[in-house]
Amino acid sequence: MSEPAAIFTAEALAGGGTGPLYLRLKSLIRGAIDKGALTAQDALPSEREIASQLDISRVTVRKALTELVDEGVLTQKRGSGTYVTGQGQRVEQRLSRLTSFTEDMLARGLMPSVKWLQKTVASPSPDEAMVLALSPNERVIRLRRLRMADGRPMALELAVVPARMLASPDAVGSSLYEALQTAGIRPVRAMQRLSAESLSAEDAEALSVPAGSPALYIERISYLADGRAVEFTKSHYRGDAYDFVVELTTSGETE
Ligand code: 16G
Repeated sequence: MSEPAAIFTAEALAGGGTGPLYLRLKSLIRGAIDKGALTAQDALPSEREIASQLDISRVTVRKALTELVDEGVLTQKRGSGTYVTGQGQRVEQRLSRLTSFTEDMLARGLMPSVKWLQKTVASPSPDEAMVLALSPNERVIRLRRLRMADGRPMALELAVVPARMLASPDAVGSSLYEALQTAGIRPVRAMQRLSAESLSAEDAEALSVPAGSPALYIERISYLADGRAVEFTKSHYRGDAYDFVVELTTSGETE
């Protein structure tokens, strides 16, 4: 590793293009990690040092670091600074962050991809109608996908969204949350239930594991700020590929 402080130069920041400063700083840090100039567990200089070296405000530095922490690229340890997150073979998802599969994978330097299995408008099942609080005769958009990271199957996912919330199923490209964000209805809160399951022969085959292999079955119901449910998603994550991590604090708050 090179000295982390040497990475934060005005020239390097200028190389990040012409966009907002905090985005340029984010790409500078990501670039340093991609090139191996910063590796797992490396400590970053303090917010104040980065700001003074780059001659930018601490607010800008904080915004860039906070977003990278949210994306899982950096980890902040209270009182001791900011570190590059360690990368293991297994993908970790912080349960306290409402992130999308696409964001989770990109944050870990993995390339997300998707194989569409279903993308339709349909009548809801009774439990979908109840969870999404649909009026009688309301329709849903049903999105069933095999989700991959660097070409490796990770999860089978069925996301159900009230049809009135998106112009059409085709509004969803590779990321549902991006489509919801574009429509101004990205969820801000979610309830998630996890349980262990064995994969059916069909699901196991799609995920390239033997029938009966363990999976994490996850249901997520996501809500808008006004309390409306926007998504009811059922996912089967490969048990050997994914870890869900929860931070516990004595105060009862997750950060
Ligand atoms: C995650 C969510 C899922 C959400 C999806 C959006 C879990 C267990 N589930 O897979 O509820 O619909 O991300 O991802 O984390 P996207 O924006 O990449 O389509």
